[in-house]
Amino acid sequence: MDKTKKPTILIGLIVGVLLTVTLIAIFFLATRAIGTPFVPFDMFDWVGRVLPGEVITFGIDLIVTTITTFQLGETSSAAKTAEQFMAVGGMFITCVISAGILFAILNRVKVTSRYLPGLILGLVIGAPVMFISSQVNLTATTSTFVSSLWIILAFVGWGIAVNWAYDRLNTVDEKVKADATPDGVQQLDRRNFLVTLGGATAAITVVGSGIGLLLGQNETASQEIALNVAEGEGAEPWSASNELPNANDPLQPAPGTRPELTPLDNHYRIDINTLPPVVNEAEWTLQISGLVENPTNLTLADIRDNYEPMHQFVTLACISNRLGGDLTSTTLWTGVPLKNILEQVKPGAEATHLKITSADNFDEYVAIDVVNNDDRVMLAYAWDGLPLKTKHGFPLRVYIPNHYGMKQPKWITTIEAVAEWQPGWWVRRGWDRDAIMHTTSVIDTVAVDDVIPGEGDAKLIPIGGIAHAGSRGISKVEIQVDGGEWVEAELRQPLSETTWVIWRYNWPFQTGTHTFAVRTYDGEGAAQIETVASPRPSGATGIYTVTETI
Ligand SMILES: Nc1nc2c(c(=O)[nH]1)N[C@H]1C(S)=C(S)[C@@H](COP(=O)(O)O)O[C@H]1N2
Ligand SMILES: [Mo]
Repeated sequence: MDKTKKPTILIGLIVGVLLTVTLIAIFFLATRAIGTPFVPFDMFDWVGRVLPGEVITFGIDLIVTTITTFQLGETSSAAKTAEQFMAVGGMFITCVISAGILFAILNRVKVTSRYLPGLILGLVIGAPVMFISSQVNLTATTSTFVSSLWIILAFVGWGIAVNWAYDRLNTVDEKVKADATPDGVQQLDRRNFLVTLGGATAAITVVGSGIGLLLGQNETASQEIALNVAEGEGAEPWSASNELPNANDPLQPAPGTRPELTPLDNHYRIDINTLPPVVNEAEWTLQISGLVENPTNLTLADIRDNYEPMHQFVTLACISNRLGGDLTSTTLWTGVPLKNILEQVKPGAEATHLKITSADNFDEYVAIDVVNNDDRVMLAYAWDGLPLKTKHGFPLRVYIPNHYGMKQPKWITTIEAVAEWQPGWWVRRGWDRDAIMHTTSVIDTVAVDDVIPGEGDAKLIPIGGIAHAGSRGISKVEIQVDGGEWVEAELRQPLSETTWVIWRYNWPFQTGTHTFAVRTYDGEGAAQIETVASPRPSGATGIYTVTETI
Protein backbone atom coordinates (compact mmCIF):
# COMPACT_ATOMS: atom_id res chain seq x y z
CA MET A 1 0.00 0.00 0.00
CA ASP A 2 2.79 2.41 0.77
CA LYS A 3 4.23 1.85 -2.66
CA THR A 4 1.01 2.81 -4.43
CA LYS A 5 1.09 5.86 -6.67
CA LYS A 6 -0.81 8.91 -5.56
CA PRO A 7 -3.72 10.07 -7.79
CA THR A 8 -2.30 12.49 -10.37
CA ILE A 9 -3.47 16.03 -11.01
CA LEU A 10 -4.99 14.72 -14.25
CA ILE A 11 -7.17 12.37 -12.22
CA GLY A 12 -8.04 15.37 -10.05
CA LEU A 13 -9.14 17.27 -13.13
CA ILE A 14 -11.30 14.35 -14.26
CA VAL A 15 -12.92 14.17 -10.84
CA GLY A 16 -13.33 17.95 -11.02
CA VAL A 17 -15.14 17.71 -14.36
CA LEU A 18 -17.55 15.07 -13.09
CA LEU A 19 -18.38 16.79 -9.83
CA THR A 20 -18.53 20.32 -11.24
CA VAL A 21 -20.95 19.39 -14.01
CA THR A 22 -23.10 17.90 -11.28
CA LEU A 23 -22.78 21.01 -9.12
CA ILE A 24 -23.87 23.25 -11.98
CA ALA A 25 -26.82 20.97 -12.75
CA ILE A 26 -27.86 21.09 -9.10
CA PHE A 27 -27.63 24.90 -9.04
CA PHE A 28 -29.74 24.98 -12.19
CA LEU A 29 -32.36 22.64 -10.74
CA ALA A 30 -32.56 24.66 -7.50
CA THR A 31 -32.95 27.90 -9.46
CA ARG A 32 -35.85 26.47 -11.40
CA ALA A 33 -37.41 24.65 -8.47
CA ILE A 34 -37.13 27.14 -5.62
CA GLY A 35 -35.73 30.33 -7.17
CA THR A 36 -32.25 30.38 -5.64
CA PRO A 37 -29.59 32.35 -7.56
CA PHE A 38 -28.00 30.70 -10.58
CA VAL A 39 -24.44 31.26 -9.44
CA PRO A 40 -22.58 31.18 -12.80
CA PHE A 41 -24.67 34.07 -14.14
CA ASP A 42 -24.11 36.16 -11.00
CA MET A 43 -20.36 35.66 -11.22
CA PHE A 44 -20.36 36.55 -14.90
CA ASP A 45 -22.38 39.73 -14.33
CA TRP A 46 -20.06 40.71 -11.50
CA VAL A 47 -16.96 40.17 -13.61
CA GLY A 48 -18.60 42.35 -16.27
CA ARG A 49 -19.01 45.11 -13.72
CA VAL A 50 -15.47 45.14 -12.37
CA LEU A 51 -13.53 44.69 -15.61
CA PRO A 52 -12.35 47.90 -17.34
CA GLY A 53 -14.55 49.27 -20.14
CA GLU A 54 -11.98 48.43 -22.84
CA VAL A 55 -11.94 44.77 -21.86
CA ILE A 56 -15.74 44.58 -21.85
CA THR A 57 -15.97 46.31 -25.21
CA PHE A 58 -13.34 43.99 -26.64
CA GLY A 59 -15.26 40.98 -25.34
CA ILE A 60 -18.61 42.18 -26.67
CA ASP A 61 -16.98 43.01 -29.98
CA LEU A 62 -15.57 39.53 -30.23
CA ILE A 63 -18.98 38.01 -29.51
CA VAL A 64 -20.70 40.22 -32.07
CA THR A 65 -18.03 39.48 -34.71
CA THR A 66 -18.49 35.78 -34.11
CA ILE A 67 -22.27 36.08 -34.34
CA THR A 68 -22.17 38.07 -37.58
CA THR A 69 -19.37 36.04 -39.17
CA PHE A 70 -21.05 32.71 -38.55
CA GLN A 71 -24.56 34.19 -38.94
CA LEU A 72 -25.69 32.84 -35.59
CA GLY A 73 -28.93 34.80 -35.68
CA GLU A 74 -30.25 38.05 -34.32
CA THR A 75 -27.35 39.77 -32.54
CA SER A 76 -28.75 40.69 -29.16
CA SER A 77 -30.33 37.35 -28.28
CA ALA A 78 -27.41 35.36 -29.70
CA ALA A 79 -25.08 37.53 -27.60
CA LYS A 80 -27.08 36.78 -24.43
CA THR A 81 -26.87 33.08 -25.19
CA ALA A 82 -23.11 33.38 -25.74
CA GLU A 83 -22.79 35.19 -22.40
CA GLN A 84 -24.71 32.44 -20.66
CA PHE A 85 -22.40 29.80 -22.13
CA MET A 86 -19.36 31.82 -21.09
CA ALA A 87 -20.77 32.20 -17.58
CA VAL A 88 -21.26 28.47 -17.13
CA GLY A 89 -17.91 27.77 -18.79
CA GLY A 90 -16.15 30.20 -16.46
CA MET A 91 -17.49 28.54 -13.34
CA PHE A 92 -16.75 25.11 -14.79
CA ILE A 93 -13.09 25.91 -15.51
CA THR A 94 -12.57 27.59 -12.13
CA CYS A 95 -13.94 24.62 -10.21
CA VAL A 96 -12.19 21.95 -12.31
CA ILE A 97 -8.83 23.65 -11.85
CA SER A 98 -9.51 24.00 -8.13
CA ALA A 99 -10.16 20.27 -7.89
CA GLY A 100 -6.84 19.60 -9.64
CA ILE A 101 -5.11 21.91 -7.16
CA LEU A 102 -6.73 20.12 -4.23
CA PHE A 103 -5.39 16.80 -5.52
CA ALA A 104 -1.90 18.30 -5.87
CA ILE A 105 -2.03 19.64 -2.33
CA LEU A 106 -3.33 16.41 -0.83
CA ASN A 107 -0.50 14.54 -2.57
CA ARG A 108 2.05 16.70 -0.82
CA VAL A 109 0.57 17.62 2.53
CA LYS A 110 -0.21 15.09 5.22
CA VAL A 111 -3.64 15.86 6.65
CA THR A 112 -4.99 14.41 9.82
CA SER A 113 -8.53 15.66 9.61
CA ARG A 114 -10.02 13.73 6.73
CA TYR A 115 -12.39 16.09 4.91
CA LEU A 116 -11.05 19.38 6.24
CA PRO A 117 -9.16 20.32 3.03
CA GLY A 118 -12.29 19.77 0.90
CA LEU A 119 -14.37 21.75 3.35
CA ILE A 120 -11.86 24.60 3.25
CA LEU A 121 -11.83 24.54 -0.57
CA GLY A 122 -15.63 24.73 -0.59
CA LEU A 123 -15.51 27.73 1.72
CA VAL A 124 -12.71 29.45 -0.21
CA ILE A 125 -14.80 29.36 -3.37
CA GLY A 126 -18.25 29.47 -1.80
CA ALA A 127 -17.79 32.45 0.52
CA PRO A 128 -16.81 35.03 -2.12
CA VAL A 129 -19.37 33.62 -4.54
CA MET A 130 -22.03 33.92 -1.83
CA PHE A 131 -21.03 37.51 -1.14
CA ILE A 132 -20.89 38.51 -4.80
CA SER A 133 -24.19 36.84 -5.58
CA SER A 134 -25.86 38.71 -2.74
CA GLN A 135 -24.59 41.95 -4.30
CA VAL A 136 -25.46 41.41 -7.95
CA ASN A 137 -28.30 38.89 -8.13
CA LEU A 138 -31.54 40.42 -9.39
CA THR A 139 -33.64 37.40 -10.12
CA ALA A 140 -33.62 35.10 -7.08
CA THR A 141 -36.95 34.77 -5.30
CA THR A 142 -35.46 33.28 -2.14
CA SER A 143 -34.31 35.53 0.71
CA THR A 144 -30.66 36.57 0.88
CA PHE A 145 -30.25 34.30 3.90
CA VAL A 146 -31.61 31.23 2.16
CA SER A 147 -29.69 32.02 -1.02
CA SER A 148 -26.42 32.49 0.88
CA LEU A 149 -26.85 29.36 2.93
CA TRP A 150 -27.63 27.37 -0.19
CA ILE A 151 -24.55 28.64 -2.03
CA ILE A 152 -22.22 27.85 0.87
CA LEU A 153 -23.70 24.40 1.42
CA ALA A 154 -23.51 23.55 -2.27
CA PHE A 155 -19.85 24.54 -2.58
CA VAL A 156 -18.86 22.88 0.70
CA GLY A 157 -20.65 19.73 -0.44
CA TRP A 158 -18.77 19.89 -3.72
CA GLY A 159 -15.41 20.43 -1.96
CA ILE A 160 -15.98 17.51 0.39
CA ALA A 161 -17.00 15.31 -2.55
CA VAL A 162 -13.74 16.15 -4.35
CA ASN A 163 -11.84 15.38 -1.14
CA TRP A 164 -13.73 12.13 -0.67
CA ALA A 165 -12.97 11.08 -4.26
CA TYR A 166 -9.28 11.75 -3.63
CA ASP A 167 -9.32 9.60 -0.50
CA ARG A 168 -11.12 6.84 -2.25
CA LEU A 169 -8.69 6.92 -5.18
CA ASN A 170 -5.72 6.94 -2.83
CA THR A 171 -6.68 3.73 -1.07
CA VAL A 172 -7.34 0.46 -2.79
CA ASP A 173 -10.65 -1.24 -2.24
CA GLU A 174 -10.11 -4.59 -0.47
CA LYS A 175 -12.63 -6.39 -2.65
CA VAL A 176 -10.77 -5.47 -5.82
CA LYS A 177 -7.51 -6.51 -4.20
CA ALA A 178 -8.88 -9.98 -3.62
CA ASP A 179 -10.10 -10.33 -7.21
CA ALA A 180 -7.17 -9.01 -9.23
CA THR A 181 -3.54 -9.77 -9.82
CA PRO A 182 -1.33 -7.74 -7.48
CA ASP A 183 0.16 -5.52 -10.20
CA GLY A 184 -3.05 -4.29 -11.74
CA VAL A 185 -4.92 -3.86 -8.49
CA GLN A 186 -4.61 -0.15 -8.07
CA GLN A 187 -5.15 0.75 -11.70
CA LEU A 188 -8.21 -1.45 -11.95
CA ASP A 189 -9.68 -0.10 -8.78
CA ARG A 190 -9.20 3.50 -9.88
CA ARG A 191 -10.78 2.80 -13.21
CA ASN A 192 -13.74 1.13 -11.53
CA PHE A 193 -14.19 4.00 -9.17
CA LEU A 194 -14.00 6.68 -11.86
CA VAL A 195 -16.48 4.80 -14.03
CA THR A 196 -18.88 4.49 -11.10
CA LEU A 197 -18.41 8.16 -10.21
CA GLY A 198 -18.92 9.11 -13.86
CA GLY A 199 -22.13 7.12 -14.05
CA ALA A 200 -23.49 8.54 -10.81
CA THR A 201 -22.67 12.15 -11.67
CA ALA A 202 -24.00 11.78 -15.21
CA ALA A 203 -27.25 10.41 -13.83
CA ILE A 204 -27.64 13.27 -11.35
CA THR A 205 -26.75 15.82 -14.03
CA VAL A 206 -29.18 14.50 -16.61
CA VAL A 207 -32.05 14.05 -14.16
CA GLY A 208 -31.36 17.36 -12.40
CA SER A 209 -31.11 19.51 -15.49
CA GLY A 210 -33.95 17.60 -17.14
CA ILE A 211 -36.30 18.41 -14.27
CA GLY A 212 -34.94 21.95 -14.25
CA LEU A 213 -35.80 22.37 -17.92
CA LEU A 214 -39.28 20.99 -17.39
CA LEU A 215 -39.90 23.45 -14.57
CA GLY A 216 -40.03 26.52 -16.76
CA GLN A 217 -39.80 27.74 -20.31
CA ASN A 218 -37.12 30.18 -19.36
CA GLU A 219 -35.66 31.78 -16.29
CA THR A 220 -37.47 35.07 -16.68
CA ALA A 221 -40.83 33.47 -17.28
CA SER A 222 -40.61 31.43 -14.10
CA GLN A 223 -39.47 34.45 -12.10
CA GLU A 224 -42.37 36.41 -13.50
CA ILE A 225 -44.81 33.72 -12.50
CA ALA A 226 -43.26 33.62 -9.03
CA LEU A 227 -43.69 37.37 -8.65
CA ASN A 228 -47.04 37.64 -10.41
CA VAL A 229 -45.69 40.17 -12.81
CA ALA A 230 -48.51 41.40 -14.99
CA GLU A 231 -47.16 41.28 -18.50
CA GLY A 232 -50.51 41.74 -20.13
CA GLU A 233 -50.61 38.00 -20.75
CA GLY A 234 -52.92 37.22 -23.60
CA ALA A 235 -53.51 40.89 -24.40
CA GLU A 236 -53.05 41.99 -27.98
CA PRO A 237 -50.45 44.53 -28.99
CA TRP A 238 -51.79 47.84 -30.23
CA SER A 239 -50.48 47.16 -33.73
CA ALA A 240 -52.55 44.00 -34.09
CA SER A 241 -55.73 46.02 -34.55
CA ASN A 242 -54.60 49.50 -35.54
CA GLU A 243 -53.33 51.02 -38.74
CA LEU A 244 -49.99 52.77 -38.74
CA PRO A 245 -50.28 56.56 -39.20
CA ASN A 246 -48.62 56.38 -42.63
CA ALA A 247 -50.78 53.50 -43.88
CA ASN A 248 -51.98 55.65 -46.79
CA ASP A 249 -48.54 56.53 -48.07
CA PRO A 250 -48.50 55.21 -51.66
CA LEU A 251 -44.77 54.41 -51.47
CA GLN A 252 -44.52 50.75 -50.53
CA PRO A 253 -41.28 49.44 -49.01
CA ALA A 254 -39.18 47.35 -51.41
CA PRO A 255 -39.81 43.64 -50.74
CA GLY A 256 -37.36 42.49 -48.07
CA THR A 257 -37.18 45.82 -46.26
CA ARG A 258 -37.29 45.28 -42.47
CA PRO A 259 -40.72 45.82 -40.87
CA GLU A 260 -41.40 49.49 -40.29
CA LEU A 261 -42.72 48.69 -36.80
CA THR A 262 -40.57 46.01 -35.17
CA PRO A 263 -42.67 43.13 -33.79
CA LEU A 264 -42.21 43.23 -29.99
CA ASP A 265 -40.56 39.81 -29.88
CA ASN A 266 -37.95 40.99 -32.37
CA HIS A 267 -37.03 44.26 -30.66
CA TYR A 268 -33.34 44.14 -29.92
CA ARG A 269 -32.29 43.92 -26.27
CA ILE A 270 -29.06 45.16 -24.69
CA ASP A 271 -28.27 45.38 -21.01
CA ILE A 272 -25.66 44.56 -18.42
CA ASN A 273 -27.24 41.40 -17.00
CA THR A 274 -27.28 37.79 -18.03
CA LEU A 275 -30.87 37.72 -16.79
CA PRO A 276 -32.93 40.92 -16.65
CA PRO A 277 -34.03 42.18 -13.22
CA VAL A 278 -37.57 41.15 -12.40
CA VAL A 279 -39.40 43.98 -10.65
CA ASN A 280 -42.42 43.20 -8.51
CA GLU A 281 -45.00 45.85 -9.33
CA ALA A 282 -46.61 45.59 -5.90
CA GLU A 283 -43.34 46.52 -4.20
CA TRP A 284 -42.11 49.01 -6.76
CA THR A 285 -42.33 52.80 -6.55
CA LEU A 286 -40.55 55.52 -8.43
CA GLN A 287 -38.77 57.59 -5.83
CA ILE A 288 -38.11 61.20 -6.84
CA SER A 289 -35.82 63.04 -4.47
CA GLY A 290 -32.75 65.24 -4.17
CA LEU A 291 -32.90 68.98 -4.85
CA VAL A 292 -36.68 69.15 -5.19
CA GLU A 293 -39.40 70.98 -3.29
CA ASN A 294 -41.79 68.03 -3.19
CA PRO A 295 -39.99 64.70 -2.96
CA THR A 296 -42.39 61.94 -3.85
CA ASN A 297 -42.96 58.23 -4.38
CA LEU A 298 -45.13 57.26 -7.30
CA THR A 299 -46.67 53.87 -7.93
CA LEU A 300 -47.11 52.62 -11.45
CA ALA A 301 -50.83 53.28 -11.11
CA ASP A 302 -50.10 56.90 -10.08
CA ILE A 303 -48.06 57.41 -13.22
CA ARG A 304 -50.58 55.70 -15.46
CA ASP A 305 -53.74 57.22 -14.01
CA ASN A 306 -52.79 60.70 -12.78
CA TYR A 307 -51.15 61.95 -15.95
CA GLU A 308 -52.39 62.26 -19.49
CA PRO A 309 -50.71 59.44 -21.43
CA MET A 310 -48.73 60.23 -24.55
CA HIS A 311 -47.89 57.89 -27.40
CA GLN A 312 -44.95 58.20 -29.74
CA PHE A 313 -43.28 55.98 -32.28
CA VAL A 314 -39.61 55.69 -31.41
CA THR A 315 -36.58 54.22 -33.12
CA LEU A 316 -34.08 53.15 -30.50
CA ALA A 317 -30.52 52.20 -31.41
CA CYS A 318 -27.62 50.87 -29.41
CA ILE A 319 -24.36 52.78 -29.68
CA SER A 320 -22.69 49.38 -30.18
CA ASN A 321 -24.69 48.81 -33.34
CA ARG A 322 -22.42 48.22 -36.32
CA LEU A 323 -22.94 49.64 -39.76
CA GLY A 324 -26.13 47.97 -40.96
CA GLY A 325 -26.43 45.93 -37.74
CA ASP A 326 -29.65 44.76 -36.10
CA LEU A 327 -29.29 46.57 -32.75
CA THR A 328 -31.95 49.10 -33.70
CA SER A 329 -35.73 48.75 -33.59
CA THR A 330 -38.92 50.78 -33.72
CA THR A 331 -42.07 50.52 -31.64
CA LEU A 332 -44.85 52.61 -30.12
CA TRP A 333 -43.94 53.99 -26.70
CA THR A 334 -46.60 55.07 -24.20
CA GLY A 335 -45.94 57.04 -21.07
CA VAL A 336 -45.91 60.47 -19.49
CA PRO A 337 -43.81 63.52 -20.37
CA LEU A 338 -41.18 63.67 -17.63
CA LYS A 339 -41.68 67.43 -17.63
CA ASN A 340 -45.24 67.00 -16.31
CA ILE A 341 -43.96 65.05 -13.34
CA LEU A 342 -41.17 67.56 -12.69
CA GLU A 343 -43.76 70.33 -12.58
CA GLN A 344 -45.14 68.68 -9.47
CA VAL A 345 -41.93 67.77 -7.70
CA LYS A 346 -40.42 71.18 -8.51
CA PRO A 347 -36.64 70.91 -8.81
CA GLY A 348 -34.85 73.71 -6.92
CA ALA A 349 -32.90 76.47 -8.65
CA GLU A 350 -29.56 74.72 -7.95
CA ALA A 351 -30.69 71.50 -9.62
CA THR A 352 -29.26 71.08 -13.13
CA HIS A 353 -29.51 67.35 -13.82
CA LEU A 354 -31.54 64.31 -12.98
CA LYS A 355 -29.70 61.19 -11.95
CA ILE A 356 -31.76 58.21 -13.03
CA THR A 357 -30.97 54.89 -11.33
CA SER A 358 -32.24 51.42 -12.16
CA ALA A 359 -32.96 48.13 -10.44
CA ASP A 360 -29.71 46.74 -11.90
CA ASN A 361 -27.71 49.72 -10.55
CA PHE A 362 -27.37 51.18 -14.02
CA ASP A 363 -27.45 54.98 -13.92
CA GLU A 364 -27.50 57.94 -16.30
CA TYR A 365 -27.86 61.70 -16.14
CA VAL A 366 -30.14 63.96 -18.12
CA ALA A 367 -30.13 67.77 -18.04
CA ILE A 368 -33.27 69.29 -16.54
CA ASP A 369 -33.24 71.85 -19.38
CA VAL A 370 -33.54 69.04 -21.90
CA VAL A 371 -36.51 67.61 -20.01
CA ASN A 372 -38.27 70.96 -19.73
CA ASN A 373 -37.68 71.96 -23.35
CA ASP A 374 -38.68 68.68 -24.95
CA ASP A 375 -42.16 67.22 -24.33
CA ARG A 376 -40.99 64.04 -25.97
CA VAL A 377 -38.72 63.13 -23.04
CA MET A 378 -40.96 60.60 -21.38
CA LEU A 379 -41.24 57.97 -18.68
CA ALA A 380 -42.63 55.04 -20.62
CA TYR A 381 -44.60 52.12 -19.20
CA ALA A 382 -45.95 50.49 -22.35
CA TRP A 383 -44.64 49.33 -25.71
CA ASP A 384 -47.02 48.66 -28.56
CA GLY A 385 -49.91 49.07 -26.14
CA LEU A 386 -48.70 46.42 -23.66
CA PRO A 387 -46.93 46.84 -20.32
CA LEU A 388 -43.17 46.78 -20.89
CA LYS A 389 -41.73 43.30 -21.07
CA THR A 390 -39.36 42.45 -18.24
CA LYS A 391 -36.34 42.46 -20.53
CA HIS A 392 -37.33 45.85 -21.93
CA GLY A 393 -37.53 47.55 -18.56
CA PHE A 394 -40.76 46.72 -16.72
CA PRO A 395 -42.22 48.70 -15.09
CA LEU A 396 -40.71 52.00 -16.26
CA ARG A 397 -38.06 53.35 -18.60
CA VAL A 398 -37.11 56.74 -19.95
CA TYR A 399 -37.04 58.02 -23.52
CA ILE A 400 -34.67 60.81 -24.48
CA PRO A 401 -34.90 61.64 -28.20
CA ASN A 402 -31.77 61.84 -30.35
CA HIS A 403 -29.56 59.79 -28.01
CA TYR A 404 -28.41 56.21 -28.20
CA GLY A 405 -29.94 53.63 -25.85
CA MET A 406 -27.03 53.84 -23.39
CA LYS A 407 -28.42 57.18 -22.14
CA GLN A 408 -31.87 55.73 -21.46
CA PRO A 409 -32.26 53.57 -18.36
CA LYS A 410 -34.76 50.72 -18.15
CA TRP A 411 -36.17 49.36 -14.81
CA ILE A 412 -36.03 52.85 -13.29
CA THR A 413 -36.25 52.97 -9.51
CA THR A 414 -35.12 56.48 -8.53
CA ILE A 415 -34.76 59.93 -10.00
CA GLU A 416 -32.63 62.36 -8.03
CA ALA A 417 -32.29 66.06 -8.84
CA VAL A 418 -28.61 67.00 -8.51
CA ALA A 419 -26.48 70.11 -8.93
CA GLU A 420 -23.96 68.70 -11.38
CA TRP A 421 -23.53 66.32 -14.25
CA GLN A 422 -21.69 63.08 -13.63
CA PRO A 423 -20.65 60.36 -16.05
CA GLY A 424 -23.23 57.56 -16.21
CA TRP A 425 -22.74 53.80 -16.40
CA TRP A 426 -21.31 53.46 -19.92
CA VAL A 427 -19.67 56.88 -19.90
CA ARG A 428 -17.58 55.71 -16.93
CA ARG A 429 -16.62 52.77 -19.12
CA GLY A 430 -15.25 54.96 -21.87
CA TRP A 431 -18.26 55.57 -24.13
CA ASP A 432 -19.31 58.97 -25.46
CA ARG A 433 -20.72 61.31 -22.80
CA ASP A 434 -23.45 62.70 -25.05
CA ALA A 435 -24.05 59.66 -27.28
CA ILE A 436 -25.96 61.58 -29.93
CA MET A 437 -27.31 59.26 -32.61
CA HIS A 438 -25.37 59.48 -35.85
CA THR A 439 -27.08 59.92 -39.20
CA THR A 440 -27.09 56.47 -40.77
CA SER A 441 -28.53 54.64 -43.75
CA VAL A 442 -28.72 50.96 -44.60
CA ILE A 443 -29.65 48.86 -47.64
CA ASP A 444 -31.95 46.08 -46.42
CA THR A 445 -32.76 44.55 -49.77
CA VAL A 446 -31.90 44.34 -53.44
CA ALA A 447 -35.07 42.54 -54.42
CA VAL A 448 -33.75 40.52 -57.35
CA ASP A 449 -36.76 38.21 -57.29
CA ASP A 450 -39.26 41.05 -57.49
CA VAL A 451 -38.44 42.65 -60.82
CA ILE A 452 -41.07 45.19 -61.88
CA PRO A 453 -41.73 46.69 -65.31
CA GLY A 454 -40.36 50.19 -65.95
CA GLU A 455 -40.91 52.58 -68.84
CA GLY A 456 -40.91 50.92 -72.24
CA ASP A 457 -39.42 47.47 -71.92
CA ALA A 458 -37.12 48.46 -69.06
CA LYS A 459 -37.09 46.25 -65.99
CA LEU A 460 -36.55 47.59 -62.48
CA ILE A 461 -35.25 45.95 -59.34
CA PRO A 462 -36.57 47.50 -56.12
CA ILE A 463 -33.84 48.41 -53.65
CA GLY A 464 -34.79 49.56 -50.16
CA GLY A 465 -33.85 50.09 -46.57
CA ILE A 466 -33.87 52.61 -43.75
CA ALA A 467 -32.29 55.95 -42.90
CA HIS A 468 -32.26 57.48 -39.43
CA ALA A 469 -30.86 60.59 -37.80
CA GLY A 470 -32.17 60.51 -34.23
CA SER A 471 -34.79 63.25 -33.93
CA ARG A 472 -33.26 65.37 -36.70
CA GLY A 473 -35.30 63.81 -39.50
CA ILE A 474 -34.20 62.65 -42.93
CA SER A 475 -34.31 65.00 -45.93
CA LYS A 476 -32.73 62.88 -48.63
CA VAL A 477 -31.42 59.38 -49.40
CA GLU A 478 -29.12 58.65 -52.34
CA ILE A 479 -28.08 55.40 -54.00
CA GLN A 480 -24.97 54.70 -55.98
CA VAL A 481 -24.41 51.67 -58.20
CA ASP A 482 -20.87 50.55 -59.06
CA GLY A 483 -19.31 53.87 -58.05
CA GLY A 484 -21.45 55.84 -60.55
CA GLU A 485 -23.68 58.88 -60.03
CA TRP A 486 -25.55 59.25 -56.74
CA VAL A 487 -29.28 59.17 -57.50
CA GLU A 488 -32.08 60.12 -55.18
CA ALA A 489 -34.33 57.47 -53.64
CA GLU A 490 -37.99 57.95 -52.73
CA LEU A 491 -38.87 58.39 -49.06
CA ARG A 492 -41.84 56.96 -47.24
CA GLN A 493 -43.47 59.18 -44.65
CA PRO A 494 -42.00 58.01 -41.30
CA LEU A 495 -44.08 56.87 -38.31
CA SER A 496 -42.89 59.93 -36.38
CA GLU A 497 -40.23 62.61 -36.48
CA THR A 498 -37.97 60.42 -34.36
CA THR A 499 -38.26 57.11 -36.22
CA TRP A 500 -36.30 55.73 -39.11
CA VAL A 501 -37.44 56.54 -42.63
CA ILE A 502 -38.04 53.82 -45.18
CA TRP A 503 -36.61 54.59 -48.62
CA ARG A 504 -36.93 52.87 -51.97
CA TYR A 505 -35.17 53.08 -55.30
CA ASN A 506 -36.31 51.23 -58.41
CA TRP A 507 -33.09 50.41 -60.18
CA PRO A 508 -32.95 49.91 -63.98
CA PHE A 509 -32.02 46.27 -64.22
CA GLN A 510 -28.56 45.19 -65.39
CA THR A 511 -27.14 41.67 -65.10
CA GLY A 512 -23.74 41.00 -63.59
CA THR A 513 -22.20 41.64 -60.20
CA HIS A 514 -22.92 45.08 -58.78
CA THR A 515 -22.05 47.06 -55.71
CA PHE A 516 -24.72 49.29 -54.17
CA ALA A 517 -24.03 52.12 -51.74
CA VAL A 518 -26.40 54.35 -49.77
CA ARG A 519 -25.97 57.73 -48.10
CA THR A 520 -28.37 60.11 -46.41
CA TYR A 521 -28.83 63.67 -45.19
CA ASP A 522 -30.56 64.70 -41.98
CA GLY A 523 -33.46 67.12 -41.76
CA GLU A 524 -31.10 70.09 -41.78
CA GLY A 525 -29.40 68.79 -44.93
CA ALA A 526 -26.22 67.66 -43.15
CA ALA A 527 -24.69 64.63 -44.88
CA GLN A 528 -24.00 61.48 -42.91
CA ILE A 529 -20.36 60.96 -41.92
CA GLU A 530 -18.67 58.88 -44.64
CA THR A 531 -15.51 58.12 -42.67
CA VAL A 532 -15.63 54.59 -41.36
CA ALA A 533 -15.60 54.40 -37.55
CA SER A 534 -16.29 51.43 -35.31
CA PRO A 535 -18.97 51.81 -32.62
CA ARG A 536 -16.63 52.65 -29.74
CA PRO A 537 -16.71 55.29 -28.37
CA SER A 538 -19.30 57.39 -30.23
CA GLY A 539 -21.25 55.05 -32.51
CA ALA A 540 -20.47 53.59 -35.94
CA THR A 541 -20.21 55.76 -39.06
CA GLY A 542 -19.48 55.07 -42.71
CA ILE A 543 -21.16 54.28 -45.99
CA TYR A 544 -23.09 51.02 -46.14
CA THR A 545 -22.51 48.95 -49.24
CA VAL A 546 -23.70 45.60 -50.49
CA THR A 547 -22.68 43.51 -53.48
CA GLU A 548 -25.16 41.37 -55.43
CA THR A 549 -24.91 39.17 -58.49
CA ILE A 550 -27.92 39.48 -60.77
N1 LIG B 1 -31.12 49.69 -16.35
C1 LIG B 1 -30.56 49.56 -17.56
N2 LIG B 1 -31.01 50.33 -18.55
C2 LIG B 1 -30.48 50.22 -19.80
C3 LIG B 1 -29.41 49.34 -20.04
C4 LIG B 1 -28.95 48.53 -18.96
O1 LIG B 1 -28.03 47.71 -19.09
N3 LIG B 1 -29.55 48.67 -17.73
N4 LIG B 1 -28.86 49.28 -21.29
C5 LIG B 1 -29.05 50.45 -22.15
C6 LIG B 1 -28.64 50.23 -23.52
S1 LIG B 1 -26.97 50.19 -23.80
C7 LIG B 1 -29.55 50.16 -24.55
S2 LIG B 1 -29.00 50.08 -26.15
C8 LIG B 1 -31.01 50.16 -24.30
C9 LIG B 1 -31.64 48.96 -24.96
O2 LIG B 1 -33.01 48.86 -24.67
P1 LIG B 1 -33.78 47.54 -25.09
O3 LIG B 1 -32.98 46.38 -24.58
O4 LIG B 1 -35.13 47.59 -24.50
O5 LIG B 1 -33.83 47.52 -26.61
O6 LIG B 1 -31.29 50.09 -22.91
C10 LIG B 1 -30.49 50.95 -22.13
N5 LIG B 1 -30.99 51.00 -20.78
MO1 LIG C 1 -26.65 50.07 -25.99
